[in-house]
This record gives sequence, structure tokens and C-alpha cells, in this order.
Amino acid sequence: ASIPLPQRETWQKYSAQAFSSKEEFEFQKETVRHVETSLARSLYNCDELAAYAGASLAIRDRLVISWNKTQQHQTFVDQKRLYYLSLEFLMGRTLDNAMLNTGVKSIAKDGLGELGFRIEDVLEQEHDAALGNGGLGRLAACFLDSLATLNYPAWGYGLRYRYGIFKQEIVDGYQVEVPDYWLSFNPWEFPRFDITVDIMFYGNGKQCTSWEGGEIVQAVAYDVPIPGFGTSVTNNLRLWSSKAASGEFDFQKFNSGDYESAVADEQRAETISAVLYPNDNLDRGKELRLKQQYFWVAASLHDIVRRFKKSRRPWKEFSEQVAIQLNDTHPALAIVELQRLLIDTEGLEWDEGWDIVTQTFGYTNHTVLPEALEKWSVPLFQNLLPRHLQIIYDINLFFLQSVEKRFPKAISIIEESTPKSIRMAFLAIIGSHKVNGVAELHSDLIQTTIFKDFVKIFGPDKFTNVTNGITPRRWLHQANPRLSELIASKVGGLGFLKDLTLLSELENYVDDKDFKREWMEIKYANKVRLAKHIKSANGVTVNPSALFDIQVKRMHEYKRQQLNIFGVIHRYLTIKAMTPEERKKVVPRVSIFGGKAAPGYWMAKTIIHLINCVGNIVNKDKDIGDLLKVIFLEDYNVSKAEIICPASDISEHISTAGTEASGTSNMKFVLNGGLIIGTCDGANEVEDLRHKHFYGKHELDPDLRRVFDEIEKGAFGPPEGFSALINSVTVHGDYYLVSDDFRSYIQTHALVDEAYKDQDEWAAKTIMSVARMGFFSSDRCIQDYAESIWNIEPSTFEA
Ligand code: F58
Repeated sequence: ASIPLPQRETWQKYSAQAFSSKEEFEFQKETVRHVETSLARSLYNCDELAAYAGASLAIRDRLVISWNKTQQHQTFVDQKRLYYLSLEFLMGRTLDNAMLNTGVKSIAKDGLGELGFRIEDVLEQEHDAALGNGGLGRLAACFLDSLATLNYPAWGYGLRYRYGIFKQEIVDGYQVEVPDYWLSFNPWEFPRFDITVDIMFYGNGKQCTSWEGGEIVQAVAYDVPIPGFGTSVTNNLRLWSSKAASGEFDFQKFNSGDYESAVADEQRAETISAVLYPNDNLDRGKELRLKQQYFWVAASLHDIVRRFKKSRRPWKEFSEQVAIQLNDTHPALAIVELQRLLIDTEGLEWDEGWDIVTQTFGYTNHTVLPEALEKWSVPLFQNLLPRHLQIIYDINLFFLQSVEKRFPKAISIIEESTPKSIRMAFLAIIGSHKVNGVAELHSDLIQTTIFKDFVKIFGPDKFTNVTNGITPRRWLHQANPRLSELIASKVGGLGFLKDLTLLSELENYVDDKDFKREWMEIKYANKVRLAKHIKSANGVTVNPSALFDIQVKRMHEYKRQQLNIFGVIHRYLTIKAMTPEERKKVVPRVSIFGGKAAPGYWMAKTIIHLINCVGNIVNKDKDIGDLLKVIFLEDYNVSKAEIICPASDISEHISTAGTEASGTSNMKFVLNGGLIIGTCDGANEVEDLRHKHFYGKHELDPDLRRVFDEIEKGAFGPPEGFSALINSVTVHGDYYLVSDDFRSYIQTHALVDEAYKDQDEWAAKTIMSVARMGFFSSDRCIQDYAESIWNIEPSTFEA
């Protein structure tokens, strides 16, 4: 539907693209215009929310121009593109990031000031886009930022959930979940009602032919612009929303008065993209989840294939034009769907199709926890996706045949359980050309444990490591602008935000008195900011000079927040037993926790409750005063992380050895001048220790025993609620090795206290740590993927 040639000149004369990027950005004029025309408000009823909306629309206009140009350019040059398939994109807020990436923040700040608003208050109006659970979803968001910043032609594909991760409220110390309806005003998405795909479920699969007679749901595209930092490249994130297929909303029923059932059909279709599953590192195998996965994968592949076909290239060039990365196994069905399209719809031979498929996909593994590895029950799968099941059986058969002679006991995609189940990780490995873990240790671990047979079969080259990273734009420049400025003043300007290895220059300043003073002043100011938040959210006054000890992440037994709170109780008991003289030597501490528990995860919820109960007692204890405060921050999310990460002295990364694949908040804390304590991972003795809990002599550390005694005496409230937590350590085998690590954990904190007393040395340690963070940029990580897995090249254009 393009404009005819003779009229194009006129068109181009008026195109916003022709002048906007070069013209001075008239932020105020544009903001006021949007408030008055897009929102139909005036200076008499413009509140902070309206100012947010007006400013966003003004910034958005600029973004859209670069976005359109980028998409036109990428279509024109038609080079290989990356498609990142992720069920989660934990984006957080957009306005601040958009202003920083497009370089208009200071204009906007001054402009809003003159219009009567503080930019901080305006930014606070935005709802977080929380379409993810934790690390995996946030990693996808950091990757989008890096892909655009590095000028790679890349699209994200995900689901447009109506409800993101729930909001967490703490009521009487317990977690309560509240739905997160985030779409009431979202200027950052563009519905594309003309881009729809019909997706089929159920029906009959006919061997070697096709799939018929199923129920149809429609996928509608919603596009989100992703601006790069300091470049005009603005990539696209496409999120699919489900609705009843046109004609499916049954007018027959509607007219005959069966209105309710007609509406019910429509709602059933909309349910598919209604809500994000709130489990972190747990797979529950629910049918609706499988529906979500297929709906999203099928719509995305249809879109990718349609785009490829426009270029009229032969199929054998598909993998030269298209790289698809599977963020965990959630999109592993894409392997089956592409093979189905190639053989059933496009008429290719099996082998021809399968070569294309395996050359196209890469698979990233994020966990070794058995309870998080996806499996689908065969009967459930058979009912929903009959044709796909046949194809999986064929993939499996050909795979097993090909390795039979060399590996008689080769592993099958189908697990012989009752009922049988499909191991999605095996499917993902067999259907991809590269498989990667997310940290050195983790990648080694998967190659020697859960996937070791596949390493033997395919050889070691198929398996690789790509260490995770974070975007320094959001996690330093945006979250900690003063530190970013200070660093820039020493490393030759803001260039380090695009080449984080330049941070190594800071090593030259570890002995610079003035620099260190400013460095520590900034940390103090960030702690004051967090203290204010704590005061208003929790009503507790904390001393910003105390050591801030932070553990924020999803609540999970393997992450061991319980070890932390037991340590806090031990500290409390120790201080209580001290003389006033002894207390004078104690380093004051604020222990800060935050994180959501999956709604059905009782043990995780119990840990939250214990933390709150301990806080209740300790924070009111006159003997303790400033020496110890215990805070649980409600509703930890991306925008709160931006306040929390810059304010830590110490953060905790204390999962059981061998359980946390990588972690990424560790990087955020260090980049902001915090130190971290963490498990000495790579330990092989974990299984031995577990064995000893049952069969060997394993006595509980007396200090941990004392902690349990206090809890059981009711020192922190009725103890019944905590017995399951204590029993998990004392009677049920202590699977997460809390008792084994308790002593060394306490000792480590004693070292922390000692170290903190020497503030000068502390400053030097934190500066040195920041100087060595260059490697952990998601830019480095994306470059690794681009070169070793995707084989894609950057591409820019005249702005
Ligand atoms: C996380 N996984 C890892 N999964 O736990 C963490 O170590 C790693 O740094 C991060 O990925 C990025 O690689 C994670 O967040 C989930 O939340 C899944 C959500 C869907 C259900 C299964 C777990």
C-alpha cells in the first residue's frame, strides 16, 4: 500500500522524517501541545500524570521517527536478522530510558521545570512494564537495549500479558498478591490491528499431511520501540495479544439470545495472553501455559517466515537471513512449528527442512534445577497439538536412529514415565546448532551433568558459554547519574557507557583522596535516598551511616534468604547479650530484603513472614537502637531496583553451591560501588553433604540451634508458622545446606564488619571492583552471541 511515485515528492516534503531529527527539539511546545490536543486538558487541569503523558508523547514522536527509519533501512538492506524469542521481557519504566538514550533528558528536565514540574515526580507516574518474573526476563530486556545500541538488526518477540507479575502487598507480615493491570495508559505500545495471525489448537493431525479442524484464536501484534543509546537505531519488540478470531464470536448464539456463551467463547480466547505465570524456577505443566507458548511461537514464526518470503529467496538461504534465539525452552515448540511449516505447508522434504531448522536456532539454558526443566505430558500435548506430537516423534526417531550404533543408550526426547512426557530441553538441544549456558561455571556444569550425553553425541563445539551481562545505561547512568558523571569525568567522558572496559581507568584513582571522598559522598547520598523510601514505605527510620546489607531477588529456598534471616537473628541475639561497652564497637547495620514469592510457594512465603516478624521485634527494641534494623521492602521490581542497587554497601548472593546459573543483580550492585558476598560455587561436595545429613553424623551448629530455639520459644511471634521452615533444616535433610554453611556465613559477616571500619580501604575496594566490571556489560555479551552463534552484522544509516 505505498504512495504512487508521482505523489511521493509531495509526501516527502511533509514527512516528519525530513526534518525532525535535525531540528531543535521543542520539548515544551510539543509537551503542551500533547496535553492540550492528545489528552484534551489544559493548564487548569494538568496534574503530574498528565505531564507524564504529555512528555511521553512528545518524546515518543521523536522515537517513532528513528524507529520507522530503522525499519525501512533494515528492510532495504535485507541482511540477516536476529529474532529473540522470550516469554518474558521485564522492561520496567520507559520514559527516563528513552530520554537518556535519545539524548534529550536535560532538555526535558529544564523544560518540565519551567512548566512547573519536577522531573523525578513526573517519572514516578509511570507504571512498570513487568512482563517477567526475575533474572531471565530482565536479561531479555538488557539484551534489547544492547542490540539496539550496537546497531544490530534484531527483533524481540513476546506475549502482551494483560496482567504482568502480581503486585506484592505485605499485610500483617504476610505476602498478599494483587493483580497488576498495567495497560490503563501505555504510550509505548502501538497496536497493529492489521497485523494478525490465526492460530489453531486441537483438531486432528494426519500423518505426513496436515492438521485440520481445530479451534482458531487470533494473534494481534503490538509493537514497542526499543531505542539504542547514542544511535538512531531503534529496534522493534513485537508482543502478541490474543482475541477471538473474526467470525468466531458466534453471532448465531448472540442473536438467539445465548449472549453469555458467546461472550464466554470470546473471553476464553482472550485468556491466552491474559496473565504471566508467576513461577520463578518452577515448571507446573499447565495446559494454558502450553497454549500461551504455542500461540506466541506460531504467531512469531508466521511473521518471520512472511518477512523472509517477501525477499523471494530460496529456502536454503533461510538460515543466512534468520537467526532465532530461544530464551530457555519456553519457545522450543518453534523448532517443531518451523519444521511443520516447511514440510506440511511449503512442501520441502524432511531432511531439507530439518537442515534449515537446526541451522536457524540457538538455545540458552538458564537453570539446572530439575523442577524448572520443562516437560509436557504426552496426552495433554497430543490433545492440544496433535500434528506437532507426530513431528516430535519423528524428530526423536531420526535422532535415535542416527546415534543408535554409537550410543546404544542414547537419550530420548520422550520420557517413559506415566503418563509419558516430552523433555523440552532435549528437543531444544537436538533442534539447535548451538547451546549455551549463562556463566562459565554453569556452562561447564550442564555439559558434565544434565546434557553430558549430548556433548558426547554432538561433540563439544555445539556447546558453549556466553556469560550474562547487564546494560550500564539503565543500571548505572540512569539509576546512579551522579556516579556516572563522576566516572565520566575521569575516564574521558560518557564513552564508557558504550565501551565498559574503559572503566579500568579508574584503577588509577584508588589512592586519590578527593576522588574517594566524592565517591563515598555519592554512596551516602544514594543511601539517604533509599532511607527516605524506607521511611515512607515501612515507617522505619534507618541511619544512612549504617552498613546497608541487601538481598533482593525472587524468594526461593535455593537462593537462601532463610540463611540470611537466621544470620540476622544470630546477630540480634549476640548484640542483646553484649554489655554497653561491647555494643559501642558494633558496626551498625541495616538488613534489607525484598522479593516476591510465587503465590503457591508456601515455604518462600513463610520466609517472608519470618523476616517481617523479626523486623517487628528488632526494630522496636530499645537495647538495639541503630545497631540493627531489619527491613522487608514491599513489591520489589525494576524501578525499585534502580533505587536499591546504588545504595548497597554489601549485597548477598548466597544460593546453595551449584544452583544459581549466573545471577545478574550481583553485577548491578558491584557496578554501583557495592561489595558482594557470595557462595564459593563450583563445589563438588554438595551431594556428599546431603548424604551425610541422612546417614552420617551431622550436628547442628550451636549458634544455629540457639536461633531455632528463640524462634521456637516465640521470640518473634507464634512459632507454629515457622516449624516447617525449621524442620526443613533439622529433620528433612536440609536440602539447601543451610546448616552446613551457617558458620562460614557468620564468619564472613564478621570480616565484612571489620572491613567496613576502614572506610578508606573500603572505598579503594569498591573503586577497584567497579574498575574491573567492564566484562559484565550486556554489550560484550551480545557481541559474543552475535559472533559465535548468530552470525549477524551491525548496520547503521544516515539519521
Ligand atoms: C535465571 N532464571 C537464573 N528463570 O536463575 C539466573 O541465575 C540467571 O542469571 C538468569 O536466569 C539469567 O540468565 C530465571 O529467572 C525463570 O524465572 C523462569 C521463568 C519461567 C518458569 C521457569 C523459570
